[in-house]
Amino acid sequence: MIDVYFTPTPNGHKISIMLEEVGLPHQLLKMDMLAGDHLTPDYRRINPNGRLPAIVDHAPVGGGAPLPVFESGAILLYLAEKSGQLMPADPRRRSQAQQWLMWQMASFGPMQGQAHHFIRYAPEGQDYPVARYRNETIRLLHVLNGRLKEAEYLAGDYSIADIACWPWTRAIRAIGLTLDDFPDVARWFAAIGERPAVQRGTDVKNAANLSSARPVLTEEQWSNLFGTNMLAAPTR
Ligand SMILES: N[C@@H](CCC(=O)N[C@@H](CS)C(=O)NCC(=O)O)C(=O)O
Repeated sequence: MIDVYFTPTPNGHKISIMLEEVGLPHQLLKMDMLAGDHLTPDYRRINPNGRLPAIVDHAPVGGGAPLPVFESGAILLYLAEKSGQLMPADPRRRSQAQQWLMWQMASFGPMQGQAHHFIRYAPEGQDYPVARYRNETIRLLHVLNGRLKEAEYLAGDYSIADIACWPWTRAIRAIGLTLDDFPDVARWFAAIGERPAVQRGTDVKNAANLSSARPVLTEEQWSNLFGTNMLAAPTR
């Protein structure tokens, strides 16, 4: 059994989709970030970075004690290895899957994540950072479109690279973007959205994550996400 410390955000959905795709037994443990569930010492023992998602595999590859895994890209790699699925065997394709996975983890997710932050959570009037991170997201969508013009999926066949990028493509509408200028991304996005495992994996979706509405946070909730409560959380 795999415990998934889960929140219905793009990074969380990568893991819920992957587990539905490969059919490994798992349970989603819903974490309330506003309440600070990710700040506790117990959770830090699982994820030293204190972010979501993380997993604990109670029957890990290689045996032994339950294995915690953090960072959504590392979790996808671990689950691909464990299941023997969704990572190409061919060395060239395998490298391509790793390249696009790293691209998502280093660029497409973090840049867009900052756009979400400045549009939805920061005090209003953040024109410069909003333009900066939205423009960077648009640039990255052009990069993605270029790849998908030459390949049906990022590594040729459907793989963990697509699973990593799909939920972040879905999230662009919350920062006021569409796929109208990215026809190859739109084709790929629609095809993946038809997959039953993807639909099951995002059933848990929280509509609020797809809206650009500004959530109204209490002082305590804001502090749990961005302020002194977050800073005071123990490291292990
Ligand atoms: N690189 C990390 C990013 C994780 C991340 O930032 N997760 C967000 C939710 S999608 C989070 O935990 N936010 C809580 C916080 O920032 O305190 C990964 O891919 O796992």
